[in-house]
Amino acid sequence: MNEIPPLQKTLVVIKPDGVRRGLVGEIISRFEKRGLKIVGMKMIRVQRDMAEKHYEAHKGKEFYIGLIEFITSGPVVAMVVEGVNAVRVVRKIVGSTNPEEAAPGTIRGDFAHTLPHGGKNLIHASGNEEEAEKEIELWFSPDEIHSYTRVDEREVI
Ligand code: D4T
Repeated sequence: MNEIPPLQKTLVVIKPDGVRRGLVGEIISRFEKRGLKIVGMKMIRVQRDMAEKHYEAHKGKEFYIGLIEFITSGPVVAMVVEGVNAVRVVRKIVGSTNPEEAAPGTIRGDFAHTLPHGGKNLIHASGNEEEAEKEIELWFSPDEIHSYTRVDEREVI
């Protein structure tokens, strides 16, 4: 039997524009259908201090204030997604930061076409493994992350 490669966890956040546009189900199903496992999920209203922590790396940039205002402007759906090389695979499913550059078939490439003020690009996904670990710790407590077997696991991994 083949050995299962090491699994990674990554953070995905459907931003307020994705929730307001009724795209939550569509977005979640793209990860599910790809064989990635959702091991944590919640709808929350991000508070300012949490938004500032999440976007710490962008502090001082000209789009920073708009980013904070946008991410706190309505509920978001946060998920922890698990799979083989999940960080990289999820970023590919999401598409380029600027939807103008995002390939058709990606979430941003199918449902957005530009990057308006505040970075309304539907979804956030951790950029690398280190970021994923840090962001999951910021967004989820350990008891909100679950372990279970999908019935199709042997077919997709
Ligand atoms: P997130 O973090 O939302 O998944 O996006 P990316 O990882 O793809 O991109 P990022 O961290 O560089 O940017 C975070 C957030 O800022 C908005 N943004 C970004 C913006 O409004 N103007 C810009 O010029 C850039 C680079 C979009 C996403």
